[in-house]
Amino acid sequence: MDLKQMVGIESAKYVKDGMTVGLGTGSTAYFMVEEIGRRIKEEGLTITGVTTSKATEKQALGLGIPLKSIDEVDYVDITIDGADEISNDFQGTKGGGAALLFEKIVATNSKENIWIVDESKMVTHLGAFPLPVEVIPYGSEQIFKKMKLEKSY
Ligand code: A5P
Repeated sequence: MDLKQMVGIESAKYVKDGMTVGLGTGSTAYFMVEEIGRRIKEEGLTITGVTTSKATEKQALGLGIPLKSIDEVDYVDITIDGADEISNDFQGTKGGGAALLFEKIVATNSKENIWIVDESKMVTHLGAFPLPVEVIPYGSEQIFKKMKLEKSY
């Protein structure tokens, strides 16, 4: 079993009956979603999932995980998601898989967030590669102007 699978399965243990669970996106979160699907089928776990991308929504539906949109719940009990880099002092970056906007919305509305990573994500300094920035059309030119000024892309 590889590390992504191990951490995905381990993290699913934090999910308890009756919780509303934010389901992250990416190749690590994939295994956590699979494990929650297994627990629903084999252990009778009852949860409501809130997905952070179309890809995770498709996976969760295929596993029979009941879903709601973030607007249909009061809050999310726990969100489990992958991350791109984690520094020695446990700061991190996310969004490399381009699902950042939904991930941020779900994380912001979660009582608890768990990031699951394997050792390949540990770095001395954050920022090895550019991260996508998701914007809405309205006001986006202002953001691009500021980013050009700051030479941040
Ligand atoms: C998606 O936008 C990202 O935030 C992912 O959660 C992150 O890139 C980690 O993905 P992997 O688990 O595939 O490395």
